[in-house]
Amino acid sequence: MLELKTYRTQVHNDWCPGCGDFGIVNAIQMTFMEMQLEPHRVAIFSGIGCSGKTPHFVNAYGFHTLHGRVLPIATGARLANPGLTVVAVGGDGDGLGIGAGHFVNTGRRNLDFTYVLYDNGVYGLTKGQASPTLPKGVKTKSMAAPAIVERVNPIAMAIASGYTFVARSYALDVRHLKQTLRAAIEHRGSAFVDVLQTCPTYNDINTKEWYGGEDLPVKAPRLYKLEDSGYSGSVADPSTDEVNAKKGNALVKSFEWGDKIPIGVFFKMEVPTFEDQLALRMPALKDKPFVEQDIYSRDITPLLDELT
Ligand SMILES: Cc1ncc(C[n+]2csc(CCOP(=O)(O)OP(=O)(O)O)c2C)c(N)n1
Ligand code: SF4
Ligand SMILES: [Mg+2]
Repeated sequence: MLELKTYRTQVHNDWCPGCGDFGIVNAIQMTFMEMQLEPHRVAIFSGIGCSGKTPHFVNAYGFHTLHGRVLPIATGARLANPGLTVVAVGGDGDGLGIGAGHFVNTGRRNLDFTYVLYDNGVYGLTKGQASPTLPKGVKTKSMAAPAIVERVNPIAMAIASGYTFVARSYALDVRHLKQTLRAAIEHRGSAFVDVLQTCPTYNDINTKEWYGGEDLPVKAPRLYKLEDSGYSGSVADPSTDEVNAKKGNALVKSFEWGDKIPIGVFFKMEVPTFEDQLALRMPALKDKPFVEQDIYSRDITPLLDELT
């Protein structure tokens, strides 16, 4: 029986007191424990930002990559070793600013992994500049003037890009986040989870008092759960028009932002993954993943002969 402490490390944590990132890391560790995932069967990848430090605090394989480049690196790992549970994490700047192209093209592939976006509205690590998810007209205490550009809607972007599991949760509602992360990891395909995350140091607008949440000590129920409202984003038959109808519903829901903000699963559909399709094209991969293949002593003469 693997305990919670199995997933903790001794690495010094320098996140600011009260940072929502603590809630996310706790939820990740609790999810792994509930799923009894062995640490050597898990790999966590991160971009650069406060959020990027996550792999240091979770006892599993980990790679703190480059700013905006977490998804291609996680993609490589997933393709090389399908025996791993792959979780990519990163900030809203990392994923929707510099990494926006990768965000879109990763969604199109539908690889079997999970991407968790730490959505705090700011570039935390570089002292609180507006991130792509900060709404136009908002000024946090770290900004000289209000944002003059429109925000990106991560849920709508994910649906438009092709992620087949799209959900939102909240860093301080660890129970809900844990449940959402588990559903994302268990989903067979690319799962995207937008996690609303408080940054008490630079974002004094989207605070824990502002978000509230019914399970929390601060009662300000701005967040409501989609599953409690009768909404269902699950596609029963992906070969029908239901797909477009459910995507449309999810898009409309994703623009609800203000007095009421939905959390939960916006869209979910099971279709063949990138790995399934690759196995059809490259049968050698079906029996033996890249990581188990002897790429060094393989005789490539027949291949070269074919090319000459
Ligand atoms: C190529 C490159 N450009 C810029 C930076 C500087 N930089 C480091 S973190 C960061 C933004 C972090 O914001 P976000 O991704 O939202 O993560 P957070 O710190 O909020 O978790 C930037 C611009 C960098 N490290 N590399
Ligand atoms: S700057 Fe914000 S996101 Fe970064 S550790 Fe501090 S509170 Fe957390
Ligand atoms: Mg950020």
